[in-house]
Amino acid sequence: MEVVVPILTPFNPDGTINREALKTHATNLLEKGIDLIFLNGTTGLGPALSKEEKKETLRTLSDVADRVIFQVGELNLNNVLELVKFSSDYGVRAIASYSPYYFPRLPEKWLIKYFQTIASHSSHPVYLYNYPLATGYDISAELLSKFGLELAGVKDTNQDLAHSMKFKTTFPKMKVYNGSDTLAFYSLLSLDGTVASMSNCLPTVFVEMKRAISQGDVKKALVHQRLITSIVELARKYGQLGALYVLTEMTQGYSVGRPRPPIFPLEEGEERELKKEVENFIKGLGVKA
Ligand code: FW2
Repeated sequence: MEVVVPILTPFNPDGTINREALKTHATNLLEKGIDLIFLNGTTGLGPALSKEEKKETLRTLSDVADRVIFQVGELNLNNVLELVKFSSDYGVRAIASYSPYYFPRLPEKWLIKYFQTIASHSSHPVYLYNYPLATGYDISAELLSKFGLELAGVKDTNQDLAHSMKFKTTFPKMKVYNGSDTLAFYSLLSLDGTVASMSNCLPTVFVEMKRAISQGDVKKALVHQRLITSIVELARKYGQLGALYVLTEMTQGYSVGRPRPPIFPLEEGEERELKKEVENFIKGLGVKA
């Protein structure tokens, strides 16, 4: 049972990556009990990072590479393979990739070929990052099975838990994580864990939820899940990806820089409003973030 943080990528005002802030944030999350870091994911603005920036994030976290899943997806397979090769110098836990996206009506065969090519070049375990809502393609357990493609793991960002569970029943050895904050409790309970963006700003809540589950205290764990779901709902009103920077700074007490447009930082008034809403909420519950 693992809590995986899809770590946000801190940027400087000039749009470069704030490496120091990334390191500080990663160190704090691991110290608080987060198990693994998913690097260059959606929350990390992976699709908006260049190949060189993806390398830079891994270089920055090289000290904790064994706790890192390195996301390498790009729309140029040569770049992807360069990142796969680059990762072979680091002892990462696994590499991962979302499927090709944007281009409509890609044949299933090509989607599978993309992952086969990655797997044949990687010395590390390869995880699928399946996010149909974002990519337009569902790389389901059925599809992998149809083409006989076995991967070491999957992060399935899906509101349908049964869809994620199907990977486990089809491929019992596969590491299976669901990537929805609102299903984190259920993912910890029934899969190998959760990849949850809110664990950037609520690491202790996630770690406590995991502890409660392992102690069989379902009631307590569900209180944590409800808190997570409520904060997601608040954050979504302001644009979840941008709001997360404000929430993380607020709850963790250090700067995580800012997002990079087109993921815009919150405006001053929005930031004030969000902080007020969340403060009142957390205070009311008396929990540690
Ligand atoms: C990532 C995640 C979490 C997302 C989810 C999408 O890479 O950021 O899939 O927060 O809203 O795994």
